[in-house]
Amino acid sequence: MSVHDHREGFLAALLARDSARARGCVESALEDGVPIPDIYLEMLEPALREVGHRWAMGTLNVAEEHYATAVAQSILDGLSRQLKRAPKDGRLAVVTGTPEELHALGLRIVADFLEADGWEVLQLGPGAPAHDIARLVESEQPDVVALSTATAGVLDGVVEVIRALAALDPRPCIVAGGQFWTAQTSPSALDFGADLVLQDPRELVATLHQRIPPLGVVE
Ligand code: B12
Repeated sequence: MSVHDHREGFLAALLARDSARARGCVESALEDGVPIPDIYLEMLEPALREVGHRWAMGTLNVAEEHYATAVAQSILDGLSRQLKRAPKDGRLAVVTGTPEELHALGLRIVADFLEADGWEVLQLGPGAPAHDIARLVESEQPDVVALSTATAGVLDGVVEVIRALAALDPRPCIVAGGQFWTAQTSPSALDFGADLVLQDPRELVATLHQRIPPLGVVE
Protein backbone atom coordinates (compact mmCIF):
# COMPACT_ATOMS: atom_id res chain seq x y z
CA MET A 1 0.00 0.00 0.00
CA SER A 2 1.36 3.47 -0.85
CA VAL A 3 1.53 6.34 1.61
CA HIS A 4 -1.23 7.90 -0.49
CA ASP A 5 -3.56 4.98 0.32
CA HIS A 6 -2.67 5.15 4.00
CA ARG A 7 -3.40 8.88 3.94
CA GLU A 8 -6.79 8.41 2.34
CA GLY A 9 -7.68 5.73 4.89
CA PHE A 10 -6.50 7.91 7.74
CA LEU A 11 -8.52 10.92 6.58
CA ALA A 12 -11.63 8.79 6.04
CA ALA A 13 -11.29 7.38 9.57
CA LEU A 14 -10.88 10.87 11.08
CA LEU A 15 -13.94 12.12 9.23
CA ALA A 16 -15.90 9.05 10.38
CA ARG A 17 -14.81 9.87 13.95
CA ASP A 18 -13.22 6.47 14.26
CA SER A 19 -10.01 7.03 16.19
CA ALA A 20 -9.24 3.30 16.47
CA ARG A 21 -9.33 3.00 12.68
CA ALA A 22 -7.22 6.16 12.31
CA ARG A 23 -4.59 4.69 14.64
CA GLY A 24 -4.79 1.42 12.71
CA CYS A 25 -3.98 3.28 9.47
CA VAL A 26 -0.88 4.77 11.06
CA GLU A 27 0.16 1.40 12.44
CA SER A 28 -0.24 -0.28 9.08
CA ALA A 29 1.79 2.50 7.43
CA LEU A 30 4.54 1.80 9.99
CA GLU A 31 4.30 -1.92 9.23
CA ASP A 32 4.63 -1.14 5.52
CA GLY A 33 7.89 0.64 6.31
CA VAL A 34 6.71 4.22 5.85
CA PRO A 35 9.25 6.33 7.79
CA ILE A 36 7.86 8.37 10.69
CA PRO A 37 8.82 11.73 9.09
CA ASP A 38 6.76 10.73 6.04
CA ILE A 39 3.82 9.84 8.26
CA TYR A 40 4.05 13.33 9.77
CA LEU A 41 4.26 15.16 6.45
CA GLU A 42 2.34 12.89 4.12
CA MET A 43 -0.43 11.56 6.34
CA LEU A 44 -1.05 13.79 9.37
CA GLU A 45 -0.40 17.19 7.82
CA PRO A 46 -2.48 16.71 4.63
CA ALA A 47 -5.32 15.17 6.62
CA LEU A 48 -5.43 18.20 8.94
CA ARG A 49 -5.19 20.51 5.97
CA GLU A 50 -8.28 18.83 4.53
CA VAL A 51 -10.04 19.12 7.88
CA GLY A 52 -9.21 22.86 7.91
CA HIS A 53 -10.46 23.21 4.34
CA ARG A 54 -13.75 21.53 5.19
CA TRP A 55 -14.08 23.74 8.27
CA ALA A 56 -13.45 26.85 6.14
CA MET A 57 -16.07 25.63 3.62
CA GLY A 58 -18.58 25.09 6.44
CA THR A 59 -18.95 21.34 5.89
CA LEU A 60 -17.28 20.43 9.17
CA ASN A 61 -17.87 22.20 12.47
CA VAL A 62 -15.47 23.29 15.19
CA ALA A 63 -16.25 20.29 17.42
CA GLU A 64 -15.42 17.93 14.54
CA GLU A 65 -12.21 19.85 13.80
CA HIS A 66 -11.24 19.68 17.50
CA TYR A 67 -11.86 15.94 17.48
CA ALA A 68 -9.64 15.40 14.44
CA THR A 69 -6.91 17.58 15.95
CA ALA A 70 -7.05 15.75 19.28
CA VAL A 71 -6.71 12.38 17.57
CA ALA A 72 -3.82 13.65 15.41
CA GLN A 73 -2.12 15.14 18.46
CA SER A 74 -2.25 11.88 20.38
CA ILE A 75 -0.93 9.94 17.38
CA LEU A 76 1.87 12.47 17.08
CA ASP A 77 2.75 11.92 20.75
CA GLY A 78 3.09 8.18 20.11
CA LEU A 79 5.10 8.57 16.91
CA SER A 80 7.37 11.14 18.50
CA ARG A 81 8.38 8.62 21.16
CA GLN A 82 9.35 6.13 18.44
CA LEU A 83 11.26 8.62 16.29
CA LYS A 84 14.96 7.86 15.95
CA ARG A 85 17.01 10.73 17.32
CA ALA A 86 20.63 11.32 16.40
CA PRO A 87 22.94 11.83 19.39
CA LYS A 88 23.04 15.47 20.52
CA ASP A 89 25.69 17.33 18.52
CA GLY A 90 26.13 20.59 20.46
CA ARG A 91 23.55 22.69 18.60
CA LEU A 92 20.69 24.25 20.54
CA ALA A 93 17.35 25.39 19.11
CA VAL A 94 14.33 27.09 20.63
CA VAL A 95 11.09 26.23 18.82
CA THR A 96 8.01 28.27 19.63
CA GLY A 97 4.78 29.60 18.28
CA THR A 98 4.71 33.37 17.86
CA PRO A 99 2.73 35.25 20.53
CA GLU A 100 -0.96 34.32 20.70
CA GLU A 101 -0.54 31.58 18.13
CA LEU A 102 -2.64 28.59 19.16
CA HIS A 103 -1.66 26.13 16.44
CA ALA A 104 0.62 23.64 18.12
CA LEU A 105 1.16 20.64 15.86
CA GLY A 106 3.37 22.25 13.23
CA LEU A 107 5.97 23.49 15.68
CA ARG A 108 5.88 20.16 17.43
CA ILE A 109 6.81 18.47 14.15
CA VAL A 110 9.55 21.01 13.51
CA ALA A 111 11.00 20.30 16.97
CA ASP A 112 10.97 16.55 16.28
CA PHE A 113 12.76 16.99 12.92
CA LEU A 114 15.48 19.04 14.60
CA GLU A 115 15.90 16.54 17.43
CA ALA A 116 16.11 13.72 14.92
CA ASP A 117 19.03 15.59 13.35
CA GLY A 118 20.96 15.90 16.63
CA TRP A 119 19.74 19.28 17.89
CA GLU A 120 18.91 19.85 21.52
CA VAL A 121 15.53 21.53 21.39
CA LEU A 122 13.71 23.70 23.88
CA GLN A 123 10.12 23.56 22.76
CA LEU A 124 7.92 26.30 24.17
CA GLY A 125 4.61 25.29 22.63
CA PRO A 126 2.04 27.46 20.88
CA GLY A 127 2.85 31.09 21.74
CA ALA A 128 4.32 32.73 24.83
CA PRO A 129 4.51 36.57 25.04
CA ALA A 130 7.29 38.14 22.94
CA HIS A 131 9.12 39.56 25.94
CA ASP A 132 9.20 36.19 27.72
CA ILE A 133 10.41 34.34 24.63
CA ALA A 134 13.19 36.91 24.21
CA ARG A 135 14.23 36.58 27.88
CA LEU A 136 14.45 32.83 27.64
CA VAL A 137 16.47 33.09 24.42
CA GLU A 138 18.74 35.67 26.02
CA SER A 139 19.53 33.32 28.88
CA GLU A 140 19.83 30.09 26.82
CA GLN A 141 21.70 31.62 23.84
CA PRO A 142 20.48 29.05 21.29
CA ASP A 143 22.00 28.90 17.81
CA VAL A 144 18.57 29.16 16.24
CA VAL A 145 15.04 30.20 17.11
CA ALA A 146 12.35 28.62 14.93
CA LEU A 147 9.10 30.58 15.03
CA SER A 148 5.82 29.10 13.88
CA THR A 149 2.90 31.22 12.67
CA ALA A 150 -0.29 29.88 11.09
CA THR A 151 -2.70 32.80 11.15
CA ALA A 152 -2.67 36.44 10.18
CA GLY A 153 -4.60 37.47 13.29
CA VAL A 154 -1.48 37.49 15.40
CA LEU A 155 0.76 39.65 13.22
CA ASP A 156 1.54 42.26 15.91
CA GLY A 157 3.07 39.56 18.08
CA VAL A 158 5.04 38.21 15.13
CA VAL A 159 6.64 41.59 14.50
CA GLU A 160 7.28 42.12 18.21
CA VAL A 161 8.99 38.80 18.79
CA ILE A 162 11.14 38.89 15.65
CA ARG A 163 12.30 42.43 16.50
CA ALA A 164 13.03 41.48 20.12
CA LEU A 165 15.07 38.45 19.04
CA ALA A 166 16.93 40.37 16.35
CA ALA A 167 18.02 42.93 18.97
CA LEU A 168 19.69 40.32 21.20
CA ASP A 169 23.44 39.98 21.52
CA PRO A 170 24.46 37.31 20.68
CA ARG A 171 21.77 37.21 18.08
CA PRO A 172 20.37 33.79 17.20
CA CYS A 173 19.56 32.74 13.66
CA ILE A 174 15.84 33.53 13.38
CA VAL A 175 13.75 31.28 11.17
CA ALA A 176 10.11 32.06 10.47
CA GLY A 177 7.82 29.29 9.23
CA GLY A 178 4.24 28.09 9.19
CA GLN A 179 1.25 28.57 6.94
CA PHE A 180 1.01 32.32 7.42
CA TRP A 181 4.17 32.81 5.37
CA THR A 182 3.27 32.69 1.71
CA ALA A 183 5.14 34.02 -1.32
CA GLN A 184 3.37 37.35 -0.67
CA THR A 185 3.95 37.61 3.08
CA SER A 186 7.42 36.04 3.41
CA PRO A 187 9.45 39.14 2.42
CA SER A 188 7.99 41.01 5.39
CA ALA A 189 9.41 38.42 7.81
CA LEU A 190 12.86 39.29 6.48
CA ASP A 191 12.05 43.00 6.83
CA PHE A 192 11.09 42.47 10.47
CA GLY A 193 14.48 40.83 11.08
CA ALA A 194 14.15 37.10 10.37
CA ASP A 195 17.11 35.45 8.66
CA LEU A 196 15.15 32.77 6.85
CA VAL A 197 11.57 31.95 5.98
CA LEU A 198 11.02 28.25 5.38
CA GLN A 199 8.04 25.93 5.21
CA ASP A 200 9.35 22.42 4.98
CA PRO A 201 10.90 20.98 8.16
CA ARG A 202 13.21 18.89 5.96
CA GLU A 203 14.48 22.00 4.25
CA LEU A 204 14.97 23.61 7.65
CA VAL A 205 17.15 20.71 8.81
CA ALA A 206 19.19 20.71 5.58
CA THR A 207 19.63 24.51 5.52
CA LEU A 208 20.69 24.65 9.16
CA HIS A 209 23.11 21.79 8.61
CA GLN A 210 24.93 24.09 6.18
CA ARG A 211 24.65 27.31 8.19
CA ILE A 212 25.27 25.86 11.63
CA PRO A 213 27.23 22.62 11.21
CA PRO A 214 27.17 20.10 14.09
CA LEU A 215 29.99 20.55 16.59
CA GLY A 216 30.35 16.84 17.26
CA VAL A 217 28.60 14.41 19.54
CA VAL A 218 28.27 15.65 23.13
CA GLU A 219 27.57 13.40 26.10
C1 B12 B 1 -6.36 22.44 14.30
C2 B12 B 1 -6.56 23.87 13.83
C3 B12 B 1 -6.86 24.82 14.79
C4 B12 B 1 -6.85 24.53 16.27
C5 B12 B 1 -5.38 24.36 16.77
C6 B12 B 1 -5.29 23.41 17.97
C7 B12 B 1 -3.89 22.98 18.25
N1 B12 B 1 -3.72 22.47 19.45
O1 B12 B 1 -2.97 23.08 17.46
C8 B12 B 1 -7.59 25.77 16.86
C9 B12 B 1 -9.05 25.41 17.06
C10 B12 B 1 -7.02 26.35 18.16
C11 B12 B 1 -7.50 26.75 15.70
C12 B12 B 1 -7.76 28.08 15.86
C13 B12 B 1 -7.79 28.99 14.80
N2 B12 B 1 -7.60 28.71 13.50
CO1 B12 B 1 -6.98 27.00 12.85
N3 B12 B 1 -6.62 25.39 12.00
C14 B12 B 1 -6.43 24.20 12.46
C15 B12 B 1 -6.15 23.23 11.28
C16 B12 B 1 -7.43 22.45 10.97
C17 B12 B 1 -5.02 22.24 11.48
C18 B12 B 1 -3.70 22.88 11.95
C19 B12 B 1 -2.63 21.81 11.99
O2 B12 B 1 -2.32 21.29 13.05
N4 B12 B 1 -2.10 21.46 10.81
C20 B12 B 1 -1.10 20.39 10.70
C21 B12 B 1 0.29 20.96 10.94
C22 B12 B 1 1.30 19.82 10.95
O3 B12 B 1 0.58 21.79 9.82
P1 B12 B 1 1.19 23.26 9.98
O4 B12 B 1 0.76 23.90 11.22
O5 B12 B 1 0.99 23.97 8.70
O6 B12 B 1 2.77 22.97 10.13
C23 B12 B 1 3.53 22.47 9.05
C24 B12 B 1 4.18 23.56 8.21
O7 B12 B 1 3.44 24.75 8.16
C25 B12 B 1 5.53 23.71 8.81
N5 B12 B 1 5.77 24.69 9.87
C26 B12 B 1 4.98 25.13 10.85
N6 B12 B 1 5.64 25.97 11.65
C27 B12 B 1 6.90 26.06 11.17
C28 B12 B 1 8.01 26.77 11.64
C29 B12 B 1 9.21 26.67 10.93
C30 B12 B 1 10.40 27.44 11.40
C31 B12 B 1 9.30 25.84 9.77
C32 B12 B 1 10.56 25.71 9.00
C33 B12 B 1 8.19 25.12 9.32
C34 B12 B 1 7.00 25.24 10.03
O8 B12 B 1 5.85 22.46 9.34
C35 B12 B 1 4.68 21.72 9.68
C36 B12 B 1 4.86 20.33 9.15
O9 B12 B 1 5.05 20.36 7.77
C37 B12 B 1 -5.74 24.24 10.18
C38 B12 B 1 -5.91 23.72 8.77
C39 B12 B 1 -4.56 23.60 8.08
N7 B12 B 1 -4.54 23.93 6.82
O10 B12 B 1 -3.56 23.26 8.68
C40 B12 B 1 -6.56 25.48 10.55
C41 B12 B 1 -6.07 26.87 10.13
C42 B12 B 1 -4.56 26.97 10.29
N8 B12 B 1 -6.74 27.73 11.12
C43 B12 B 1 -7.18 28.83 10.61
C44 B12 B 1 -7.85 29.83 11.33
C45 B12 B 1 -8.45 30.95 10.51
C46 B12 B 1 -7.98 29.77 12.73
C47 B12 B 1 -8.63 30.82 13.64
C48 B12 B 1 -8.33 32.29 13.30
C49 B12 B 1 -10.13 30.52 13.64
C50 B12 B 1 -10.96 31.49 14.45
N9 B12 B 1 -11.73 32.29 13.74
O11 B12 B 1 -10.88 31.51 15.64
C51 B12 B 1 -8.07 30.45 15.02
C52 B12 B 1 -6.76 31.20 15.33
C53 B12 B 1 -6.24 30.88 16.69
C54 B12 B 1 -4.85 31.44 16.93
N10 B12 B 1 -4.76 32.61 17.56
O12 B12 B 1 -3.86 30.84 16.58
C55 B12 B 1 -6.87 28.95 9.13
C56 B12 B 1 -5.68 29.89 8.90
C57 B12 B 1 -5.82 30.72 7.64
C58 B12 B 1 -4.73 31.79 7.66
N11 B12 B 1 -3.59 31.48 7.05
O13 B12 B 1 -4.90 32.83 8.23
C59 B12 B 1 -6.60 27.44 8.75
C60 B12 B 1 -5.61 27.23 7.60
C61 B12 B 1 -7.97 26.82 8.40
C62 B12 B 1 -8.50 27.34 7.08
N12 B12 B 1 -8.48 26.53 6.03
O14 B12 B 1 -8.96 28.44 6.97
N13 B12 B 1 -7.17 26.13 14.54
